[in-house]
Amino acid sequence: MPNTPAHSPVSVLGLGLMGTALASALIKAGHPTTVWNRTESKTGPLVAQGATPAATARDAVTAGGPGGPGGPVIVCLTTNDNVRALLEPEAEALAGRTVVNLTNGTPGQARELADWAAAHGITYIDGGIMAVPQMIATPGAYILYSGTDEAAFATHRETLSALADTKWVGTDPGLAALYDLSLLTGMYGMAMGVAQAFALTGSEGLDPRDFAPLLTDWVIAMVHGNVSGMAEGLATGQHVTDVSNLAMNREAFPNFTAAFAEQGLRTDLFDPFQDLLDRAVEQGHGADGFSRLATLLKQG
Ligand code: FVH
Repeated sequence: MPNTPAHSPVSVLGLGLMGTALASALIKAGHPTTVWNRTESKTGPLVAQGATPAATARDAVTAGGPGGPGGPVIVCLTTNDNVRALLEPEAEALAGRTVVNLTNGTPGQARELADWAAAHGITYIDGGIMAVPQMIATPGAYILYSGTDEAAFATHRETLSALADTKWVGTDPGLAALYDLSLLTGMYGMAMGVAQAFALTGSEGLDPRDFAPLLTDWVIAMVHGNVSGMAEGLATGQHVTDVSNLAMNREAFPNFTAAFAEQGLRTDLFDPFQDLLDRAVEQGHGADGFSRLATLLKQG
Protein backbone atom coordinates (compact mmCIF):
# COMPACT_ATOMS: atom_id res chain seq x y z
CA MET A 1 0.00 0.00 0.00
CA PRO A 2 1.54 3.40 -0.91
CA ASN A 3 2.64 5.67 1.94
CA THR A 4 0.34 8.51 0.89
CA PRO A 5 -1.30 10.71 3.56
CA ALA A 6 -4.46 8.70 2.96
CA HIS A 7 -2.65 5.58 4.11
CA SER A 8 0.08 6.91 6.36
CA PRO A 9 1.27 4.52 9.08
CA VAL A 10 -0.10 5.13 12.56
CA SER A 11 0.75 3.87 16.04
CA VAL A 12 -1.95 3.48 18.67
CA LEU A 13 -0.99 3.25 22.35
CA GLY A 14 -3.74 2.08 24.68
CA LEU A 15 -6.19 -0.57 23.55
CA GLY A 16 -9.04 -0.26 25.97
CA LEU A 17 -12.56 -0.11 24.59
CA MET A 18 -11.91 3.19 22.87
CA GLY A 19 -8.33 2.58 21.75
CA THR A 20 -9.39 -0.72 20.19
CA ALA A 21 -12.22 0.99 18.28
CA LEU A 22 -9.79 3.68 17.07
CA ALA A 23 -7.16 1.18 15.93
CA SER A 24 -9.77 -0.96 14.22
CA ALA A 25 -11.09 2.07 12.27
CA LEU A 26 -7.57 2.95 11.13
CA ILE A 27 -6.92 -0.61 9.96
CA LYS A 28 -10.24 -0.67 8.08
CA ALA A 29 -9.33 2.64 6.40
CA GLY A 30 -6.11 1.06 5.11
CA HIS A 31 -3.54 2.58 7.47
CA PRO A 32 -0.63 0.35 8.44
CA THR A 33 -1.32 0.34 12.19
CA THR A 34 1.09 -0.56 14.98
CA VAL A 35 -0.59 -1.25 18.31
CA TRP A 36 0.66 -1.43 21.88
CA ASN A 37 -1.14 -2.03 25.13
CA ARG A 38 0.11 -2.46 28.69
CA THR A 39 -1.83 -5.73 28.89
CA GLU A 40 -0.50 -7.41 25.79
CA SER A 41 -3.41 -9.82 25.26
CA LYS A 42 -5.62 -6.93 24.07
CA THR A 43 -3.58 -6.66 20.87
CA GLY A 44 -4.86 -10.07 19.68
CA PRO A 45 -8.14 -9.07 17.97
CA LEU A 46 -6.44 -6.13 16.24
CA VAL A 47 -3.56 -8.27 15.00
CA ALA A 48 -6.23 -10.58 13.55
CA GLN A 49 -7.54 -7.54 11.66
CA GLY A 50 -4.09 -6.73 10.30
CA ALA A 51 -2.36 -4.60 12.96
CA THR A 52 1.31 -5.01 13.82
CA PRO A 53 1.84 -5.62 17.54
CA ALA A 54 4.61 -3.75 19.33
CA ALA A 55 6.26 -5.46 22.30
CA THR A 56 6.97 -2.16 24.05
CA ALA A 57 5.75 1.42 23.91
CA ARG A 58 9.20 2.34 22.54
CA ASP A 59 8.74 -0.14 19.71
CA ALA A 60 5.34 1.39 18.94
CA VAL A 61 6.58 4.97 18.76
CA THR A 62 9.63 4.04 16.67
CA ALA A 63 7.74 1.72 14.34
CA GLY A 64 8.99 2.29 10.81
CA GLY A 65 12.59 2.96 11.83
CA PRO A 66 14.48 5.97 13.24
CA GLY A 67 12.22 9.00 13.40
CA GLY A 68 9.22 6.72 13.03
CA PRO A 69 6.89 6.41 10.07
CA GLY A 70 5.82 10.05 9.97
CA GLY A 71 2.25 9.29 10.89
CA PRO A 72 0.75 10.32 14.22
CA VAL A 73 1.19 8.47 17.50
CA ILE A 74 -2.32 8.21 18.92
CA VAL A 75 -2.63 7.73 22.67
CA CYS A 76 -5.83 6.77 24.48
CA LEU A 77 -5.36 5.75 28.12
CA THR A 78 -7.47 6.08 31.24
CA THR A 79 -6.00 9.36 32.49
CA ASN A 80 -3.47 12.00 31.51
CA ASP A 81 -1.31 10.97 34.48
CA ASN A 82 -1.01 7.57 32.78
CA VAL A 83 -0.14 9.33 29.51
CA ARG A 84 2.59 11.42 31.11
CA ALA A 85 4.06 8.38 32.87
CA LEU A 86 4.05 6.39 29.62
CA LEU A 87 5.44 9.07 27.32
CA GLU A 88 8.08 10.66 29.54
CA PRO A 89 10.62 7.84 29.13
CA GLU A 90 9.96 7.92 25.35
CA ALA A 91 10.60 11.65 24.91
CA GLU A 92 13.76 11.18 22.88
CA ALA A 93 12.18 8.60 20.60
CA LEU A 94 9.18 10.89 20.07
CA ALA A 95 11.19 13.99 19.11
CA GLY A 96 10.03 15.22 15.70
CA ARG A 97 6.81 13.15 15.86
CA THR A 98 3.21 14.21 16.38
CA VAL A 99 1.40 12.85 19.42
CA VAL A 100 -2.40 12.95 19.28
CA ASN A 101 -3.68 12.44 22.81
CA LEU A 102 -7.33 11.34 22.89
CA THR A 103 -7.38 10.65 26.62
CA ASN A 104 -10.07 12.52 28.55
CA GLY A 105 -8.64 15.25 30.78
CA THR A 106 -8.76 18.87 31.87
CA PRO A 107 -7.66 21.92 29.86
CA GLY A 108 -4.83 22.45 32.35
CA GLN A 109 -3.57 18.89 31.88
CA ALA A 110 -3.62 19.32 28.09
CA ARG A 111 -1.62 22.55 28.36
CA GLU A 112 0.93 20.89 30.66
CA LEU A 113 1.35 17.97 28.25
CA ALA A 114 1.70 20.43 25.36
CA ASP A 115 4.41 22.34 27.23
CA TRP A 116 6.24 19.11 28.08
CA ALA A 117 6.03 17.97 24.46
CA ALA A 118 7.26 21.32 23.10
CA ALA A 119 10.25 21.18 25.45
CA HIS A 120 11.20 17.84 23.84
CA GLY A 121 10.60 18.76 20.20
CA ILE A 122 7.36 16.78 20.03
CA THR A 123 4.27 18.17 18.30
CA TYR A 124 1.25 17.77 20.58
CA ILE A 125 -2.39 17.71 19.54
CA ASP A 126 -5.04 17.20 22.20
CA GLY A 127 -8.37 15.62 21.33
CA GLY A 128 -11.78 15.15 22.88
CA ILE A 129 -13.81 12.23 21.57
CA MET A 130 -17.53 12.98 21.29
CA ALA A 131 -18.57 9.38 20.78
CA VAL A 132 -18.70 6.01 22.48
CA PRO A 133 -16.53 3.23 21.00
CA GLN A 134 -19.42 1.77 18.97
CA MET A 135 -19.87 5.14 17.23
CA ILE A 136 -16.27 5.41 16.01
CA ALA A 137 -16.13 5.67 12.19
CA THR A 138 -19.90 6.09 11.97
CA PRO A 139 -21.86 9.23 11.01
CA GLY A 140 -22.52 11.57 13.93
CA ALA A 141 -19.28 10.83 15.76
CA TYR A 142 -16.73 13.62 15.96
CA ILE A 143 -13.49 14.45 17.70
CA LEU A 144 -12.48 17.93 18.85
CA TYR A 145 -8.83 18.86 18.35
CA SER A 146 -6.59 21.69 19.53
CA GLY A 147 -2.87 22.38 19.67
CA THR A 148 -0.28 25.03 19.01
CA ASP A 149 0.63 23.65 15.57
CA GLU A 150 -2.42 23.90 13.32
CA ALA A 151 -0.32 22.93 10.30
CA ALA A 152 0.53 19.60 11.94
CA PHE A 153 -3.17 18.99 12.45
CA ALA A 154 -3.79 19.79 8.78
CA THR A 155 -1.10 17.25 7.83
CA HIS A 156 -2.76 14.49 9.83
CA ARG A 157 -6.38 15.51 9.36
CA GLU A 158 -7.07 13.00 6.62
CA THR A 159 -5.68 10.16 8.75
CA LEU A 160 -7.67 11.30 11.79
CA SER A 161 -10.85 11.51 9.75
CA ALA A 162 -10.79 7.69 9.60
CA LEU A 163 -11.81 7.81 13.29
CA ALA A 164 -14.64 10.34 13.16
CA ASP A 165 -15.39 13.79 11.80
CA THR A 166 -12.69 16.24 12.87
CA LYS A 167 -13.42 19.60 14.53
CA TRP A 168 -10.43 21.90 15.02
CA VAL A 169 -11.20 24.30 17.88
CA GLY A 170 -8.01 26.36 18.18
CA THR A 171 -4.34 26.80 18.93
CA ASP A 172 -4.72 26.83 22.72
CA PRO A 173 -4.02 23.14 23.48
CA GLY A 174 -6.57 23.24 26.32
CA LEU A 175 -9.53 24.10 24.10
CA ALA A 176 -10.44 20.60 22.93
CA ALA A 177 -10.69 19.47 26.57
CA LEU A 178 -12.66 22.62 27.46
CA TYR A 179 -15.22 21.99 24.71
CA ASP A 180 -15.33 18.27 25.53
CA LEU A 181 -15.94 18.80 29.25
CA SER A 182 -18.47 21.58 28.56
CA LEU A 183 -20.50 19.32 26.27
CA LEU A 184 -20.33 16.48 28.79
CA THR A 185 -21.33 18.89 31.57
CA GLY A 186 -24.58 19.49 29.67
CA MET A 187 -25.00 15.72 29.37
CA TYR A 188 -24.43 15.12 33.10
CA GLY A 189 -26.93 17.85 34.00
CA MET A 190 -29.47 16.14 31.76
CA ALA A 191 -28.63 12.74 33.29
CA MET A 192 -29.18 14.10 36.81
CA GLY A 193 -32.55 15.57 35.89
CA VAL A 194 -33.67 12.43 34.07
CA ALA A 195 -32.57 10.21 36.97
CA GLN A 196 -34.53 12.36 39.44
CA ALA A 197 -37.58 12.38 37.13
CA PHE A 198 -37.58 8.58 36.90
CA ALA A 199 -37.10 8.34 40.66
CA LEU A 200 -40.15 10.60 41.16
CA THR A 201 -42.44 8.65 38.82
CA GLY A 202 -40.95 5.42 40.17
CA SER A 203 -41.90 6.45 43.71
CA GLU A 204 -45.52 5.77 42.68
CA GLY A 205 -44.67 2.62 40.78
CA LEU A 206 -45.16 4.09 37.29
CA ASP A 207 -43.61 2.03 34.52
CA PRO A 208 -40.51 3.96 33.35
CA ARG A 209 -41.13 2.75 29.78
CA ASP A 210 -44.53 4.51 29.76
CA PHE A 211 -43.01 7.74 31.05
CA ALA A 212 -39.95 7.68 28.79
CA PRO A 213 -41.59 9.08 25.61
CA LEU A 214 -43.10 12.02 27.53
CA LEU A 215 -39.79 12.76 29.21
CA THR A 216 -37.85 12.47 25.96
CA ASP A 217 -40.12 14.90 24.11
CA TRP A 218 -40.10 17.33 27.02
CA VAL A 219 -36.31 17.35 27.43
CA ILE A 220 -35.80 17.81 23.68
CA ALA A 221 -38.30 20.69 23.59
CA MET A 222 -36.64 22.36 26.58
CA VAL A 223 -33.17 21.99 25.07
CA HIS A 224 -34.35 23.55 21.83
CA GLY A 225 -36.04 26.38 23.68
CA ASN A 226 -33.31 27.11 26.18
CA VAL A 227 -29.80 26.53 24.87
CA SER A 228 -29.81 29.05 22.03
CA GLY A 229 -31.84 31.53 24.12
CA MET A 230 -29.29 31.32 26.95
CA ALA A 231 -26.45 31.75 24.48
CA GLU A 232 -28.10 34.89 23.12
CA GLY A 233 -28.59 36.31 26.63
CA LEU A 234 -24.96 35.61 27.54
CA ALA A 235 -23.57 37.02 24.29
CA THR A 236 -25.62 40.23 24.45
CA GLY A 237 -25.81 40.70 28.23
CA GLN A 238 -29.61 41.00 27.83
CA HIS A 239 -30.84 38.49 30.41
CA VAL A 240 -34.33 39.91 31.08
CA THR A 241 -37.04 37.51 29.92
CA ASP A 242 -40.80 37.53 29.42
CA VAL A 243 -40.94 33.73 29.40
CA SER A 244 -39.95 32.21 32.73
CA ASN A 245 -38.05 34.48 35.07
CA LEU A 246 -35.86 33.58 38.02
CA ALA A 247 -38.18 35.13 40.62
CA MET A 248 -41.01 32.82 39.53
CA ASN A 249 -38.71 29.80 39.38
CA ARG A 250 -37.38 30.58 42.84
CA GLU A 251 -40.90 30.49 44.29
CA ALA A 252 -41.85 27.31 42.40
CA PHE A 253 -38.69 25.36 43.06
CA PRO A 254 -39.43 24.42 46.70
CA ASN A 255 -42.36 22.36 45.33
CA PHE A 256 -39.83 20.08 43.67
CA THR A 257 -37.66 19.39 46.66
CA ALA A 258 -40.79 19.12 48.85
CA ALA A 259 -42.27 16.56 46.43
CA PHE A 260 -39.04 14.57 46.40
CA ALA A 261 -39.05 14.49 50.20
CA GLU A 262 -42.82 13.64 50.34
CA GLN A 263 -42.18 10.74 48.00
CA GLY A 264 -39.29 9.47 50.10
CA LEU A 265 -36.57 10.64 47.73
CA ARG A 266 -33.29 12.39 48.36
CA THR A 267 -33.21 16.09 47.53
CA ASP A 268 -29.46 16.63 47.48
CA LEU A 269 -29.01 16.67 43.71
CA PHE A 270 -31.41 19.60 43.44
CA ASP A 271 -30.76 21.54 46.67
CA PRO A 272 -27.86 23.51 45.12
CA PHE A 273 -30.16 24.79 42.37
CA GLN A 274 -32.44 26.35 44.99
CA ASP A 275 -29.37 28.06 46.47
CA LEU A 276 -28.46 29.39 43.03
CA LEU A 277 -31.97 30.73 42.39
CA ASP A 278 -32.01 32.35 45.85
CA ARG A 279 -28.66 34.01 45.19
CA ALA A 280 -29.76 35.25 41.76
CA VAL A 281 -32.94 36.85 43.10
CA GLU A 282 -31.22 38.28 46.19
CA GLN A 283 -28.67 39.94 43.89
CA GLY A 284 -31.49 41.65 41.96
CA HIS A 285 -31.78 39.33 38.96
CA GLY A 286 -35.38 38.18 39.52
CA ALA A 287 -36.58 39.49 36.14
CA ASP A 288 -33.85 37.62 34.27
CA GLY A 289 -34.01 34.23 32.60
CA PHE A 290 -31.79 31.18 33.03
CA SER A 291 -28.90 32.75 31.09
CA ARG A 292 -28.18 34.89 34.17
CA LEU A 293 -27.36 31.74 36.16
CA ALA A 294 -24.28 31.03 34.02
CA THR A 295 -22.84 34.37 35.17
CA LEU A 296 -23.18 33.45 38.84
CA LEU A 297 -21.06 30.30 38.86
CA LYS A 298 -17.59 31.78 39.29
CA GLN A 299 -15.84 30.92 42.53
CA GLY A 300 -15.20 33.69 45.02
N1 FVH B 1 -15.39 4.54 26.37
C1 FVH B 1 -16.09 5.65 26.20
O1 FVH B 1 -17.28 5.62 25.94
C2 FVH B 1 -15.47 7.03 26.35
C3 FVH B 1 -15.87 7.94 25.22
C4 FVH B 1 -15.20 9.29 25.24
C5 FVH B 1 -13.70 9.18 25.51
N2 FVH B 1 -13.45 8.34 26.66
C6 FVH B 1 -12.07 8.40 27.16
O2 FVH B 1 -11.18 7.56 26.41
C7 FVH B 1 -10.13 7.11 27.28
C8 FVH B 1 -10.03 5.60 27.23
O3 FVH B 1 -11.30 5.07 27.51
P1 FVH B 1 -11.60 3.51 27.33
O4 FVH B 1 -13.06 3.37 27.26
O5 FVH B 1 -10.77 2.95 26.25
O6 FVH B 1 -11.08 2.97 28.75
P2 FVH B 1 -10.65 1.48 29.14
O7 FVH B 1 -11.38 0.48 28.34
O8 FVH B 1 -10.78 1.42 30.62
O9 FVH B 1 -9.10 1.41 28.71
C9 FVH B 1 -8.10 2.13 29.39
C10 FVH B 1 -6.78 1.96 28.67
O10 FVH B 1 -5.75 2.66 29.39
C11 FVH B 1 -4.67 1.75 29.66
N3 FVH B 1 -3.97 2.18 30.84
C12 FVH B 1 -4.48 2.55 32.02
N4 FVH B 1 -3.50 2.89 32.87
C13 FVH B 1 -2.33 2.74 32.21
C14 FVH B 1 -0.98 2.96 32.54
N5 FVH B 1 -0.62 3.38 33.75
N6 FVH B 1 -0.04 2.69 31.61
C15 FVH B 1 -0.39 2.25 30.38
N7 FVH B 1 -1.67 2.03 29.98
C16 FVH B 1 -2.62 2.27 30.90
C17 FVH B 1 -5.35 0.41 29.80
O11 FVH B 1 -4.38 -0.61 29.69
P3 FVH B 1 -4.71 -2.08 30.25
O12 FVH B 1 -5.46 -1.90 31.57
O13 FVH B 1 -5.52 -2.78 29.22
O14 FVH B 1 -3.37 -2.70 30.47
C18 FVH B 1 -6.33 0.48 28.63
O15 FVH B 1 -5.66 0.26 27.42
C19 FVH B 1 -10.45 7.63 28.68
O16 FVH B 1 -9.74 8.81 28.93
C20 FVH B 1 -11.94 7.93 28.59
O17 FVH B 1 -12.38 8.92 29.52
C21 FVH B 1 -13.96 6.97 26.49
